[in-house]
Amino acid sequence: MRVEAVELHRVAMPLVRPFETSFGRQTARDVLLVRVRTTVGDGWGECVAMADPVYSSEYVDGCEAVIRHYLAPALLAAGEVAAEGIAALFAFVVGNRMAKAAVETAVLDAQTRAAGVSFGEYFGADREFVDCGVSVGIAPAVEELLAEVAGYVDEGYRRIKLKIKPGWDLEPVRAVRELIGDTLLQVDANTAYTRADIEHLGLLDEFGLLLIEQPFVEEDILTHIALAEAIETPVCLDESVVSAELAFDVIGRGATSIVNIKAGRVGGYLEAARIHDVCAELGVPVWCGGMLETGIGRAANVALAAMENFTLPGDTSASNRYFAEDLTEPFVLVDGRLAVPTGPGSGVEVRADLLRAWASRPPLELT
Ligand code: SMG
Ligand code: MG
Repeated sequence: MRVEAVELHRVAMPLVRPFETSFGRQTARDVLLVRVRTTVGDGWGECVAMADPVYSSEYVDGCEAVIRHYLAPALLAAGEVAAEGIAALFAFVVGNRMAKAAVETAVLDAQTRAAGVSFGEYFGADREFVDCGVSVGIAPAVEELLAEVAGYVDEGYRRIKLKIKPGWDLEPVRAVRELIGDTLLQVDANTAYTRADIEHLGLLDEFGLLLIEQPFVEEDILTHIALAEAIETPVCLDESVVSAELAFDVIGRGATSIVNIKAGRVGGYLEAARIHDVCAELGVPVWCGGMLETGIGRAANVALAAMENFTLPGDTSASNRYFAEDLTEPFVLVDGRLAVPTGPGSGVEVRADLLRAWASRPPLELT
């Protein structure tokens, strides 16, 4: 197929409740969507970058600029393309994985829609449903945290993840553990700790956590190794793992024994599937992370999470965890699980009415 046009849409979506992590508080999503118009039909991809460069160096305006000035021109000039060739086509741009992922996903969506193949089938995933967890932000007080967690447990979520930071760790984790009994529980620090905190983080061992996610800065692999050696709780890397090569490296060095896979962070779903395969080969379980995706990105995440080695519940929560109304048909939690879309491509349809109503600026068309 050939790509004839690339459309960049920007949509503002308020969150149903603020989401606070160790690096900040978010009340809305500034969503960048990529639509490719090709000779075989259209495809959509969602860019997971945040409005500011606080989770990683990428951010929405930057991604838009990279797509506009580098990726889209390369795609439009490439002639015949296929999703499997996009990473090589974009290799001349260093990093910028979230921008690349959004475009590659749009191409993959167009390609698989035309072929009548669902993302799940394309990934070789045969689960019909995926187990879901929910990521719970830092709350103003433990009491409020407990109320929020209790609500999610009532809704049926199979695993709770608490965001932690220095000063918000042992006390909330203890209280939530008491509240939820033996429901699966894990924590995510988003790089908020340092080597001096190793002993303190060891105090989390008594709570029987599934894992501790990314306690230290992404480049600091040695400190993650030191922590993994010092505590019982498994260490899981998120931000650090940006490619299958990196996954192979950090697993081999003992820095991580479980991996969070986010397609946006690693440059796309094809690389995400490669990381899945590397981890499976090494006997390391994986789970699907989330970046507060709309139904567009969520559909692809759920299909990815249906692959065999995604053995832990992901941050693949229902649409209503973040949005009162989704940009696609909503993902609804049933018995703690989401159904993997079965239609061609991502299997969901973008609601043109909402896209127009929520647009923060007119779409940009590149040809
Ligand atoms: O999609 O439910 C989701 C978000 C899950 O906690 C989540 N993501 O580090 O894993 C992570 C964070 C990154 C985004 S925080 C604004
Ligand atoms: Mg994380």
